[in-house]
Amino acid sequence: MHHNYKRLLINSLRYDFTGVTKKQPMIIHSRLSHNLKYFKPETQPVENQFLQDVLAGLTSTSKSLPSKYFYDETGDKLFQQIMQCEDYYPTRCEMDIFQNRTRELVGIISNLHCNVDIIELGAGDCSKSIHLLKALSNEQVNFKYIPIDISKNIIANLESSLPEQIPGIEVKGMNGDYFEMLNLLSSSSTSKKVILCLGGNIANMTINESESFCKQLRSYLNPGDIAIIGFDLVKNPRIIYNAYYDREGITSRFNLNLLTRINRELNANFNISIFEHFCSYDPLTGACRSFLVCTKETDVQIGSKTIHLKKDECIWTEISQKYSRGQIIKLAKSGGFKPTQMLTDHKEWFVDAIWTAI
Ligand code: AVJ
Repeated sequence: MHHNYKRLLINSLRYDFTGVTKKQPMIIHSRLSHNLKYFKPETQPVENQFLQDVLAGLTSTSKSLPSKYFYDETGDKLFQQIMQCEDYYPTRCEMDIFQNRTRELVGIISNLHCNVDIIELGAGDCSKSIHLLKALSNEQVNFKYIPIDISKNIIANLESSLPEQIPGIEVKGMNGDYFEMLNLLSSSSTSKKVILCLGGNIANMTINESESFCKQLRSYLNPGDIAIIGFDLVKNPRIIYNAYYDREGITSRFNLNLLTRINRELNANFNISIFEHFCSYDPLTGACRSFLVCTKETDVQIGSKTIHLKKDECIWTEISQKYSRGQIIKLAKSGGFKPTQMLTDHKEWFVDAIWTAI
């Protein structure tokens, strides 16, 4: 089986994936999904895509930059620090769910009474899902763990470290875009699927984008397959606001680092010191947005282009969408899922929603 995956991956690298298997075209400014750069070695160089996205964002009437570009080496480190800081709660909440509601999760999966592929989209270090994997293994559920990530490194690490921590576990990592990999899987595996789409995945999508994401996800599943999706819930607006305006100023550095990255990688000359981190949370829509505020009128060179910024002009850099339970149910239904269950942490700040494909 392992060889099969490898071969499929190698074959897939020969294609230019633009529009090949996409069942619905979509744009997601999200960290881990929709990142096709690894599939286009022979088309545009990566810098080019970055440059195009940056220029497109900064030349439109209201300026914006895609949040997926936060995560260079420094950005990764800053995000690690954000996850550890007092004010940023989502990571701890979801960890609470995976540590303390493991029995319910195992129950749902073992009720499928069948071989299962546990497919994790954007697995990272799988520090949350490992609790589930350990429990499944203890309960002797027949499963294979298939982490999908755009980082080759992450996949290689999981494949070597997981069997040491969970003896006997079958791990088949896949390196690439979520939907390309799900497409490969739907033609190569007959097991029931359990999709894990935790934490950050849906967070950086607008409601519309998450709606098409869920529909597209559903198109790779069969009735009875399960999706477990993490959502940050609406709550006291002050708590949400503070999570993106932390007292240690880490989120501010994280946001500003985007300009540092543009300076370095795109030969630009943003004067970082005249920009400020700003964020807003709208309790009416659940949208938490980050911006970079330009405090002085300025011209910025980006390669051969010049961008003019007025004093107090704002560049929108990120959306972190918060959901009500009602919105989550609506999203499930519009995607072709039955919302089966919602597992929350002790504070009821975060939900892992269990959906069954219908
Ligand atoms: C990785 C998308 C889940 O939106 O909460 C944290 C990124 N941005 N602080 C989020 C982030 C600012 C994070 N996600």
